[in-house]
Amino acid sequence: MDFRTMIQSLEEKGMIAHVRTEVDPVHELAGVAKRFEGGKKALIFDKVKGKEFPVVCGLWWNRDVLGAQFGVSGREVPAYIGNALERFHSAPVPPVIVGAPPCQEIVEGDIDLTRLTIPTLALEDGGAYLDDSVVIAKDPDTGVRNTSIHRIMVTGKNRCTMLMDLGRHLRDYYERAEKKGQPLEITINNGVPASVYTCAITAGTAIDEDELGLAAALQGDKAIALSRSRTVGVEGIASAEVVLEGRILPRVREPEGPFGEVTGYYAQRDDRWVVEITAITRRRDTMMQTLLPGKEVWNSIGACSEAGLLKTLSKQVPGVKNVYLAHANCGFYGCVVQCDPPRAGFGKNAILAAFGAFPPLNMVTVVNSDVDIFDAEDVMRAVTLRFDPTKDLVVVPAAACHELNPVCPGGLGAKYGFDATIPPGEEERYRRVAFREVDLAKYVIE
Ligand SMILES: Cc1cc2nc3c(=O)[nH]c(=O)nc-3n(C[C@H](O)[C@H](O)[C@H](O)COP(=O)(O)O)c2cc1C
Ligand SMILES: [Mn+2]
Repeated sequence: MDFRTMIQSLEEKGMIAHVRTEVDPVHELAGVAKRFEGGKKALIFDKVKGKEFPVVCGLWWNRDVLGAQFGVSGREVPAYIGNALERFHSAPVPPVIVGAPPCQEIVEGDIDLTRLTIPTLALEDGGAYLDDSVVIAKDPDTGVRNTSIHRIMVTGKNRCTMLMDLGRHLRDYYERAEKKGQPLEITINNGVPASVYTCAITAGTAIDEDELGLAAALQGDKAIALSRSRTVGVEGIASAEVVLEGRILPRVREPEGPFGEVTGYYAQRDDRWVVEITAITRRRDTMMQTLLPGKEVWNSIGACSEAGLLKTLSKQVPGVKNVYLAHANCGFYGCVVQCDPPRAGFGKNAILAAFGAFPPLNMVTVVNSDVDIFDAEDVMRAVTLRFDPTKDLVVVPAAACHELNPVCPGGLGAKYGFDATIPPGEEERYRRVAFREVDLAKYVIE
């Protein structure tokens, strides 16, 4: 299902609200969006001052809205993605290149990024950001395609700066191209099917795998249609609302940032990689997509990684029931594991296994199955009442973590776990207080 058909189906389910009043793309749009963050409706900004196209925000900030994009409930999303990942690994369906792609209905004569509906979000952001567009590139040695998402700041009519974290496949491609003195060609795809967005961020795909095969699995094993580009040798998503063609320049760095990040803090301005845009193509009646860093990213990382994490933990540790990459921990940096350890010590094993399975984690909390892992208050209460730091704490100093977490400068930080499970044999002390179930319909209460 292409982006606009998916938006249409969300409209029919009552999961879209239209902001009819004109908003300024600088700060005002995000200010309005922030007030709706996490709710059961995504927003379409119909009129954006000085811009031609509407823009959608909030497609990922609520797991039920997210699930609806795949026809499942919010709680079913991780398993849905996990199943697709398995099919992708056993029988991948590669993408196909099609003629007359919708994303090239209009080829802009004048390359001017400032005409596109790209908002400036947080008050101290360094500029307008594309923060949820899917970047496609090809391995300079093997030609294997990669898809990933990167924050991209507009710095001129045909120029941007972007961030490529350590370890990203795109950065590996780029560094090999740069060594040869060559640019790395890319397409930047905005307004793509949920399957393509998801394949770009799902952990657990190797550098020699074309993630677009995962997108096919996510849309019922139907091949993703690609467009041949006009100015670069790498394809775009044929149904995308907008495709920017461009190249990441070798040996050039220019300032990028600050950017109000997923942590709720600003990433600092620094010299980073530069993209020169060589073509802008789009569909007729374009509708762009933007994202508010926060819940949308916590759900992106969470929903796309929980299934894999649960699978690994279940194989390695007995008693594991479920995992949640909690919003309270920004999705990446902490997870709650639900586990009823059959013997003393397995709570700690669950902590160690989680660190191995998902490298950005700083913090793991393990609780029994009577705790609601999606409720931060219930989890914190279990830590308060069941966790003794003199024996239930695991700390690994100075391990490799995620650079964006401000407590891990240079990507180096502590990993620590709270084993808040009830020691086997001590259940009686932790029996939950219960009250009689009553039928409120039988009572007059005014
Ligand atoms: C909304 C969003 C924004 C992201 N921004 C960046 C970014 O600016 N830089 C980066 O390196 N990774 C960013 N990521 C993470 C990567 O896209 C993600 O880890 C991806 O799986 C990497 O692909 P790879 O495995 O092919 O390297 C972002 C993810 C999301 C969901
Ligand atoms: Mn990859």
